[in-house]
Amino acid sequence: MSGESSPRFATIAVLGRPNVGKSTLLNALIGYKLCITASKPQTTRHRLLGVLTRPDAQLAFLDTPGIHRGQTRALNRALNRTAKAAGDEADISLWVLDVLRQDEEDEAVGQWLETQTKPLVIALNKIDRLADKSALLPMLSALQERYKPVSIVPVSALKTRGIDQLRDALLALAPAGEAQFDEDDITDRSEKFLAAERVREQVVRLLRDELPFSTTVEIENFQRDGNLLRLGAIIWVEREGQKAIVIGKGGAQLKTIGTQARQSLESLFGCKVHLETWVRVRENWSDDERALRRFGLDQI
Ligand SMILES: Nc1nc2c(ncn2[C@@H]2O[C@H](COP(=O)(O)OP(=O)(O)OP(=O)(O)O)[C@@H](O)[C@H]2O)c(=O)[nH]1
Ligand SMILES: [Mg+2]
Repeated sequence: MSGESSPRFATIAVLGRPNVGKSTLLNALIGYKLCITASKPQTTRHRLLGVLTRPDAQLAFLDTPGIHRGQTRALNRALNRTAKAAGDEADISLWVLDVLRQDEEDEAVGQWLETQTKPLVIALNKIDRLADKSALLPMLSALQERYKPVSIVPVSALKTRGIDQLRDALLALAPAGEAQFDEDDITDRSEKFLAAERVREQVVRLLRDELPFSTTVEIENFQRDGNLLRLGAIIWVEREGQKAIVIGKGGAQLKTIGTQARQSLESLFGCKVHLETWVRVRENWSDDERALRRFGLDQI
């Protein structure tokens, strides 16, 4: 048939150390805020599928937790396992680097990627923050020389610069194949999962400095009531003292979390949301394999 190319499909793992902008980049690539983001490392905890459907191709992006070292709790091991399993599963590796800072954690990710035989594309992110643009060229050639990627694309995920070029580079690598998802599907995760993530996003943004890695969120109640969505969220912490931090003086902190999460949920679901929040303690959950299973954090 003249003029019509056969459909293409690829799974692309978005990989890199924590905080380089993987989740922001996935959102920019699919043009939709699916993944939560924060200025603190180790925000993403799950493999999260985000689908981009084009008339002639479908790209399935996998957001992943930042690959990191030096922490040994069960949660940290699970996060690294999740990221690497997504990398193993994908057809293409998209490695995200921060143009301003490359360190030994990036180096470790690079070494792991060198053991992979699939096509590698590098996104050199946060170029909006690079004052001296002349530094870019030597960086690109050093990365090209060292890792031999199919292409390197300088981007700003935050300002959506270079995103079309990156998408085109990935589309060009996609093998022939039928779409695996309906054209309206953006993810395979439930609304309940996405709701829990929006609440956790606010907890991370507001409290990460005080509560590193010790909170997780579970949605207990998810009910549609006409044009209103009623949600109940449990914020799990590891100790009584942390519970007091999340609640804050006179409940002020929890109120801020609730208000901001509700606004975020209203834009996600496009309707009014009534959100109730509770804080509960589960001792040492982040180093407890059973608790990780309960919170869905052991999945790879
Ligand atoms: N200036 C600038 N900031 C960015 C850019 N991309 C991401 N960021 C910021 O970098 C921080 C981390 O972004 P995330 O997308 O959460 O990073 P991540 O790699 O997913 O982090 P983890 O999930 O913790 O591994 C956030 O504050 C983002 O707003 C960019 O292109 N420019
Ligand atoms: Mg992330």
